[in-house]
Amino acid sequence: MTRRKLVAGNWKMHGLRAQLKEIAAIEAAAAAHPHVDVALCVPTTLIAAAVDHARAVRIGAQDVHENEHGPHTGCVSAAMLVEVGAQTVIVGHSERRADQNETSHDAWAKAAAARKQGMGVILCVGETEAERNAGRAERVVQAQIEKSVPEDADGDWFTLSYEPRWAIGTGRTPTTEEIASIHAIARAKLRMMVSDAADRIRILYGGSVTGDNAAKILAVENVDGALVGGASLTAEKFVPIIEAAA
Ligand code: G2H
Repeated sequence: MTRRKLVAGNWKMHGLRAQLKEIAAIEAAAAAHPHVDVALCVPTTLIAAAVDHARAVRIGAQDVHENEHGPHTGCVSAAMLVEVGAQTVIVGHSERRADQNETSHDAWAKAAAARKQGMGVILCVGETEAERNAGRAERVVQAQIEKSVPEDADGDWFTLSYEPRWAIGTGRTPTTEEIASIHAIARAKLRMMVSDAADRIRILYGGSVTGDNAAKILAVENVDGALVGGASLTAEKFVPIIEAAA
């Protein structure tokens, strides 16, 4: 089955308003490659302004609270994100799993909350270096998928992203064989969970994707796009990744 490639940027905790100037060139690249979906998940403070700069690029958030409202100081609900124009949201990123002790169940609840408000979801899974060295990468990823992927996941709104933690921001990446192996295992696990809908779900690779390695990674079977951190912060670095996906 052919799945449209998705190249999603994750600005993490980077960017004041001056950063929005990067969106113009990213917009131009997205418009020039209409067969590639392009998204930028920006800091919450930039979502509304980023939406004003974007047409071909979908603007997203990097986290969402699982509840619709309530006494949760500092948190933001899916309805709030939608109101300012966010169309998609990252959940379960390993930095939140590590820094905020988020679990796969939290990711599941956040995905469901975002889905309820009509948002797209990019749900992240991935093993630590110790887990890979112990030969447990496949089992860890399978368990994370089992606990965090919603029962009604479908390619219309749901995207999985495989991000080995040891590859994030390190400049190191798995071999293409290792990526192919995990993505095949992830696809098989999704098939067990949501049957034929699994074939429509995009599985991104994330972790030190750059313009130099994107074409090689994006050519791997079952890699349907990339979740890009550091290299999404400037158009100069991000546009070549969009072009590699085209
Ligand atoms: C992984 C990735 C983006 P980077 O976190 O989600 O970051 O491309 O900087 O490794």
